[in-house]
Amino acid sequence: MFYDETKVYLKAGNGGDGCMSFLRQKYMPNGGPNGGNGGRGGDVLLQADENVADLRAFHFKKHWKAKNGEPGRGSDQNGKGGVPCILKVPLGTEVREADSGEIICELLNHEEDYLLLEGGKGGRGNATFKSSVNQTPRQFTEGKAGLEANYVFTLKTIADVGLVGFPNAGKSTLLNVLSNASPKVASYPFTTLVPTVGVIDYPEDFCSITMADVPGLIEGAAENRGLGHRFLRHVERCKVLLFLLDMAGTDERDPCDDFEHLQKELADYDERLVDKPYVVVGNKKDEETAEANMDRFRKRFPKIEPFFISAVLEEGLSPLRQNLLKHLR
Ligand SMILES: Nc1nc2c(ncn2[C@@H]2O[C@H](COP(=O)(O)OP(=O)(O)OP(=O)(O)O)[C@@H](O)[C@H]2O)c(=O)[nH]1
Ligand SMILES: [Mg+2]
Repeated sequence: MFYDETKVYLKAGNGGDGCMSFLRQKYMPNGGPNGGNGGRGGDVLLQADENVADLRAFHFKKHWKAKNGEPGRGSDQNGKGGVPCILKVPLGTEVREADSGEIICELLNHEEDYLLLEGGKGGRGNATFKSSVNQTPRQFTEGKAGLEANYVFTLKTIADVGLVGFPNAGKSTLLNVLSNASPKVASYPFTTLVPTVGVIDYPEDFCSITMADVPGLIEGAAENRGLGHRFLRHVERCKVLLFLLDMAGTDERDPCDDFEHLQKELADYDERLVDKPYVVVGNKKDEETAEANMDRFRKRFPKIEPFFISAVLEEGLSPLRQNLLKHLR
């Protein structure tokens, strides 16, 4: 299982109460006030960590609290501050307030952190109320409560290029041959259930880009058919989309219709996805039917210049590789 969305309840620590106390010593009947201040409650902090793969930690434990500050004590001893609660989240985590849906923060880089909830202030001890007119104050204040709220954490994969296609189009095969990643390939639909990110190296240009493979989309995904559109969030942040079409038309599919349906599913999920730069790639060139389908595709979408490849035979990959890099520069 891959956990990419979960609701959590978080609470910062309460401040410790201030103390009321007076110095009592032999031969010193009227010692001054010496009640210390309460310690501050611990904060709740988020920290992005590249070693955390998904949000499973928050799926299995949904309540997280920072420690309370300690109360002040006599002899002018201030209470200790509460230990903060530091939540390690995967890169690409988006945090929304559960009730309003408002986006609070996004953590995209390793070790980036965010102070989500502040701990309550500690109360004042009576020593701090001493003044020229009041030498024996009996006042002190209580610590403030730490803030608490419900949040929704959502993981959105970070990659330069996002693969979009119907099941079995060959998305995972393509990622396998282009990158260092090795997602599972099989001849049945919905082989890929978890997003995988691979790195494509360009040694000649001294650079690399990343590509995300996500589960296949089907018609009506926006209405939650198939695996639904839930995982489209994993291409939301990609700079370029790669539409991968099965040009062989396996299982009586029509790649031209496929392309239109993919665009429609994207638009139904989020209009902004349609405005992203994209490339169209026809796969399975090695199959007999591919050529005729590609001719039809070119006629039907004259403005698009599709790439024509065979992922398994690793044919036609070089121009595609170069084009992706060009898009990203
Ligand atoms: N003939 C031919 N078959 C291919 C090619 N690329 C992939 N396939 C086959 O198509 C099937 C599906 O490939 P996958 O890479 O698993 O497809 P996918 O798009 O990742 O599928 P899902 O993860 O289920 O969405 C496998 O049997 C592959 O061997 C190709 O270029 N030519
Ligand atoms: Mg796959």
